[in-house]
Amino acid sequence: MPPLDLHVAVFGASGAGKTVLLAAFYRAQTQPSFQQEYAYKIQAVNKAQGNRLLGRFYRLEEGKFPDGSTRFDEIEFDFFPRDLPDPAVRIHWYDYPGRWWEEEPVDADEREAMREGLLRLGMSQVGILLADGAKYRSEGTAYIRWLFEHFADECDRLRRTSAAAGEEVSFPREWILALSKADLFPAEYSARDFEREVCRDADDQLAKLCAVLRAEHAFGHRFMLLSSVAAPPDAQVDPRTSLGVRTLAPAVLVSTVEGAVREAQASRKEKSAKETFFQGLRDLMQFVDSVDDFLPKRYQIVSKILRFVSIKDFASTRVDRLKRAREDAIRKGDTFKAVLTGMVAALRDDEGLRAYHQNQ
Ligand SMILES: Nc1nc2c(ncn2[C@@H]2O[C@H](COP(=O)(O)OP(=O)(O)OP(=O)(O)O)[C@@H](O)[C@H]2O)c(=O)[nH]1
Ligand SMILES: [Mg+2]
Repeated sequence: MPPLDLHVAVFGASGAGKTVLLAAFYRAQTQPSFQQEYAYKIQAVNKAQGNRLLGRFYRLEEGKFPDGSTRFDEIEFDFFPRDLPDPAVRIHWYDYPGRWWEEEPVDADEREAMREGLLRLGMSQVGILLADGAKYRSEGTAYIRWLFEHFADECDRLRRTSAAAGEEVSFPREWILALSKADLFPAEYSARDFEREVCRDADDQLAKLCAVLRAEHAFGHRFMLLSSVAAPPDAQVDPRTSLGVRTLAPAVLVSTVEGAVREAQASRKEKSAKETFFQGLRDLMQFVDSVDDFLPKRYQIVSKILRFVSIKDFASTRVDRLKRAREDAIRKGDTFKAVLTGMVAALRDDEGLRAYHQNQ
């Protein structure tokens, strides 16, 4: 069976940390120590791209950050269970110049690359809006308000210009709001603290952005802290310390399933208003054979996920239980169950709990 395809779009202005994140994401999950702990590993589908990412990381080790990006790139990563030959999950990731959100293209070629690139981002299942941690640290609430307003305006503009050209843009249905450069915050600062501040200080702007994205149920509920490297002001860069880069793929996977559950719940008119996510999930699992018929196309990987992860594993908060299920799956050669349960476990470990928070 081919791997499950997950498309992730990182939305972030120039300098927010997209390119460094990509290098750190790859490097962290190719480490033998990662494989030991998480029981899965990643490989770049295109080896030359993998080497380019590693090169970028090695330059980070020498304290050299990359230049601003100048073009659109798609990078694909496969996730393999330890000791098994086939990948279970393929993540498609896009990197592009963040100034596309801020400036007019320099020429017609760039205009076309930008149009195509932004459309691709919109087709992804999960969107990550990257708030620049350095800016939030220095400007506080005003920056978050500006970010939401600016992003809402840009999405609106993209929708209008595309409509004028006869094209309909879509936006990801599921969203994660992530704070980059989290190493600039105190060690005890967590995604839960970030969530609290955003909901307390920028609720109006958040509501407006949700309306523009048509994502009232899917934006503003998942929060992450990300740090690709530790780069304290006036001290050396430490590329071996990161936060949340190992939580990202699991968060994307789980968000995709949640989106499908909500979609399925919404399609059933008799659903009670109080129905929980897990009731919805149980329901979806019962109808797993017909799920593809009523879920929108981009959720059709969900039926495959649900065949391999039990509802117990999905709901479990016990890391030891999840790890046992994962090891059992590796012994039996069950590629999908091994990686999927491993990812759910990664959301529940200490790093996952600090870096990821869902408020509803
Ligand atoms: N403290 C800290 N600084 C970071 C981190 N990641 C990136 N930076 C800083 O942010 C700068 C921009 O990072 P990039 O990844 O190049 O930003 P980008 O979003 O790709 O920018 P564009 O390519 O212009 O869109 C870097 O040169 C670093 O100075 C991080 O994890 N921690
Ligand atoms: Mg870049």
